[in-house]
Amino acid sequence: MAGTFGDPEIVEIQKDILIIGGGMAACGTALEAKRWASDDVSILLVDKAAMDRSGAVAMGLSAINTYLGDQTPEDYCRMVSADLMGITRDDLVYDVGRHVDDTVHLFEEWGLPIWKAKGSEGIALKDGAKPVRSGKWQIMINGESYKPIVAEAAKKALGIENIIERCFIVKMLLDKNEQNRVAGAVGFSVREHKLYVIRANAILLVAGGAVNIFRPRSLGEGMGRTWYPVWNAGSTYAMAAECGAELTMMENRFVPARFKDGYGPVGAWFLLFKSQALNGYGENYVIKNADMLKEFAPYDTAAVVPTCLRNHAMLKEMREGRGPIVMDTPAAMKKLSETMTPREIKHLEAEAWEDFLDMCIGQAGVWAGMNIRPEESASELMPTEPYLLGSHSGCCGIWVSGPADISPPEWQWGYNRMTTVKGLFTAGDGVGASGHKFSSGSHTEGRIAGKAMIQFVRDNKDFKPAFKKPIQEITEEIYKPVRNYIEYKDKTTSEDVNPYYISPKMFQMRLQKYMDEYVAGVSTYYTTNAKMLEIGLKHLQWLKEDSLKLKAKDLHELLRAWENYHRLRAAEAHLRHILFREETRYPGFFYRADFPKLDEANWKCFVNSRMDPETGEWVLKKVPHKDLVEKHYGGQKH
Ligand code: SFD
Ligand code: AMP
Repeated sequence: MAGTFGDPEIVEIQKDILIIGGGMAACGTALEAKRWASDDVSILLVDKAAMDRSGAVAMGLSAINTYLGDQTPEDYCRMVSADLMGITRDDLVYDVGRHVDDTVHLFEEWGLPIWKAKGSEGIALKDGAKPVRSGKWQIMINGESYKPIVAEAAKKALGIENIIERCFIVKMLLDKNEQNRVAGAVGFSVREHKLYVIRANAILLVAGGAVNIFRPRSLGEGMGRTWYPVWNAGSTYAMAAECGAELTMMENRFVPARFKDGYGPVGAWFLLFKSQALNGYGENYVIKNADMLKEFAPYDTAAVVPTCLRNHAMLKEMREGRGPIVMDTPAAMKKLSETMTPREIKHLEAEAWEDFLDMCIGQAGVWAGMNIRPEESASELMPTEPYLLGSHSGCCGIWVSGPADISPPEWQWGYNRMTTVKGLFTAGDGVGASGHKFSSGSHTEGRIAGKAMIQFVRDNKDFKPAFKKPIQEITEEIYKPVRNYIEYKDKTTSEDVNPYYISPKMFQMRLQKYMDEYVAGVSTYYTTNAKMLEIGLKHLQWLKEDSLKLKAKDLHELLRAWENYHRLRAAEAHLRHILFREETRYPGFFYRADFPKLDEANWKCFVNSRMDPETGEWVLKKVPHKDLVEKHYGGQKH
């Protein structure tokens, strides 16, 4: 293979707007930017995969988790804040809340089947139909084709000639003449032997969250199975950090409770089927441990127990030997069936399967393979390995400028969803301190960013992007793993073991082991302390040195090499933030054993960080938090 690898063809492109990613947020941006642009604005979208099935919605979904309906954006701010233990940006959350229903109406118009309540059949949501609500915020869909439907609209808006699929972006490039100004990005095709150098006036970085930075629970033949998508490799956080963008709340993570081994989501079971999760002795552990949760929750009377605290109660049972944790699907189905006809019961059973067939086929496979009928046998639940994300029940990400009409001055510096690097925008998993956007909110936020980007390029139309380094140097950096392989491949008799290089797979295993053991992974029941984190940091720094020795024997390995480099950088940000925040803000997601309590007096604040792109030095700081929407929990104001 190496002999044919040689030098890549270098393709230089210049556009007004570059969209990196082809997921929910990117599709929203493509659509909205084209609505505000005329032919004078050129837009290019690059996705490492194929848009029809790329990103978190690749397999489809069975619910849209953010649809406000009769509720207000203020209510939405309260829910998001309570679930994320009080530290979120109301301006950003409100902005998504006030626009998200319009996005869902578009999805329906494009052909996404949305379940309707009795009496609303055949009526569109935008014309007042009532959806079937699984929960207060969630609505049910037949979502197997969710992503192709959303991608089709984006492709139609942009034009297929303005999209490059299977192009992995490796890094942002800063401008030579203007400080702290993005000027372009560089990446490579994972199918053709081409390297893309793209100059742009404004860039949207929406490459999803970070998966597989921790040792996963899946092993051997199950390896690669995770809940969030394996192809979200931390690119958003890594590339933003490396060009000097300020990050926020990178200490936050999401550890979802999932159906064991298949990683099937639990939302529909809890909310639609009204199922209970029990410990091995049949006890509802959230009710049983309610007193313990109060200790951690200033919001102990919030309408719903925050996600991390539900985990906290579950982990207590597991640690103390009262497992396995199970989802009592038979009891739930029996209860629902009591008032049903046999035909309706069959339909209910079909829905139970469809929940997974629409969204997480692997879980349906586990059921089939283990002779599980949900109406007959309960299924085990498990807290998974940690994920970094900003759109689901987590809130790590990039610090962005908020909407001009509602953000206080310190949260607003020009264009909506622009990062602290001029010209660099983000949305979806990229935006920090505003979780619970989910698929619909991410698309909405992409639309918000798209509109702002058009304004930005119009206001900056004289900008001439110029790179600091010559293109040859930039491309050599990206091809380093290939050069390593070609130079050293004959120094070993076993391709994966070589004193001169490290394979991406081994590199990933090392990263995952360090993160698992020192940074509160599953093997320590998500527990760490400053001493362990400091050892972890040392290992990550050595691993960063070793990243220069990564090898790639083909394009596929080159992709893996850079994905794992991105994972490393995202992991480092996570570690540094956990080390900085000296409290346990998210019990159930992770524990600082040396600071085991929630500390409202000292830590009810954002933690922001910035890596200097020239020196690589990190600076972390506290940033004051404020509520823009009054928070009432059980009559108390916070
Ligand atoms: O059941 C590069 N999500 C759910 N949302 C809902 O509304 N309802 C649900 O039911 C949800 N559930 C759920 C969800 C996700 C998953 C995986 C499962 C179940 C199993 C969450 C949403 O899907 C999520 O919030 C959004 O998709 C986030 O949108 P965005 O745009 O921030 O990320 P993306 O869609 O993953 O897209 C990322 C894109 O970037 C590309 N990419 N391209 C170029 N260069 C690089 N270096 C790149 N790195 C990545 C990707 O290919 C992709 O196109 S449930 O659990 O609650
Ligand atoms: P999940 O399937 O866990 O990703 O959750 C899907 C949606 O349901 C999200 O909006 C969650 O916040 C919500 N959810 C999941 N479990 C519960 C629960 N036990 N109580 C309330 N809301 C939940």
